[in-house]
Amino acid sequence: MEFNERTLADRLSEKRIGNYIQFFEEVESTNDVAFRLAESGVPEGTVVIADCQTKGKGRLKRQWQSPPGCNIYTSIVLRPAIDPVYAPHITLMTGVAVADLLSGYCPENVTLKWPNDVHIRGKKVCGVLTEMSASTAKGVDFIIVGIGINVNMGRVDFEESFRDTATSLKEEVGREISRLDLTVKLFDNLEYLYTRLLAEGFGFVKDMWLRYSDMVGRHIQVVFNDYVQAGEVLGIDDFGALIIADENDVIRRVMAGDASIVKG
Ligand code: BT5
Repeated sequence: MEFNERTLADRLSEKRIGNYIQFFEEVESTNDVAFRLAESGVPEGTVVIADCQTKGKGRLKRQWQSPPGCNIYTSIVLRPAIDPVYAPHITLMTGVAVADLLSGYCPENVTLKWPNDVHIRGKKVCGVLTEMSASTAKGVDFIIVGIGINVNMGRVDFEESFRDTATSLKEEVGREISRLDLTVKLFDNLEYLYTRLLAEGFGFVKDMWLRYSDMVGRHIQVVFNDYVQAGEVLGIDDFGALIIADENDVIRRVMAGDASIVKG
């Protein structure tokens, strides 16, 4: 089945997420397109999907490799009535939605790495980039949830610098996976978790996130710019921050950075 605006629209009508789709063969970054659409007032649940990105973005101005014909690159406009300090809930919820999705194909082998990576057998298969527009007066105006999933990309096609640390669903499952089916299921999962998050609060997302994460009890290092924090992971708090105990048993909250497991 082809992967285009028509085939997607056929499967996504009457959904809260995916009710309005903009599909592009090629775009610089789906997050940038979604951000502009959100500024122009499009409703919550609007999604931007592209077959290929020429300037796919990671965090901290890093690049997301986004070749055509194989992967999912999508950005969703959400307008939750939440205080901006709770925006990390949306990032963690998205990780859970993707982990649940990929577990359907690779049971027992999917893990979450704080804050935004989904791994299969220890290799990165998905990254999440959330961007927000908010003000102290009005709170959150919108959050753009950008998701990149390596679906049918071949191992040799990854850039050399991360070829050994990245993977695709096809590499792990051993067969091609329909991007159309996967995208529809992704939006279903997101819609379910988002609706529950707004109704019930963060507790169940936190529990699910911790079940998928292999970080609790491990010694990690988190690097943000040139600042390094290290310690044993105790969990995440109600704001979505990572809680670590350093070597002197001082408890610290980590709000941002790149985490890696150093031992244990
Ligand atoms: C992320 O950043 O993991 C967030 C990636 C979000 C991408 C989506 S695609 C749709 C939407 N539109 C956008 O423009 N972005 C979002 P970060 O944690 O900073 O990881 C980036 C790092 O992962 C890079 O520096 C590489 O080392 C590695 N990397 C780049 N492309 C990759 C890929 N396709 N698969 C696995 N790893 C990759």
